[in-house]
Amino acid sequence: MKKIKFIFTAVLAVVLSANTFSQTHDHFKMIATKTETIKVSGNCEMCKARIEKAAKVEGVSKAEWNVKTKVLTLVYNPSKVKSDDVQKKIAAAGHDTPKFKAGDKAYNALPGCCKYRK
Ligand SMILES: [Cu+2]
Repeated sequence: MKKIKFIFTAVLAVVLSANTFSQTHDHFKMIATKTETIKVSGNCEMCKARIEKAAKVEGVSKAEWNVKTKVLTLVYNPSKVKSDDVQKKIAAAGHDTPKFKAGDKAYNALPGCCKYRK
């Protein structure tokens, strides 16, 4: 029982310190950058590479697309780039976002495994 309590305390300490860290970190990010999650259509790891490459424009510090959830986490500097502009780049690479649809030409250029439209 003593051991369990010790482990619990240790875990709690780690969680609390991690939380404090992320709060200070978020506070810092609030000043310079904005974090946004955007649904982006795609299928596989190849899509992931393509989407992230397209999203990494000037002013974007992080672009990470989740293959399972199809959600792109975008961290960017709003004074340097607009979310819409990043989404346009992604659409131009062949992947739909809620606001911008990929043109037929860009979509048709995708490899077979990446064709997400049914
Ligand atoms: Cu793909």
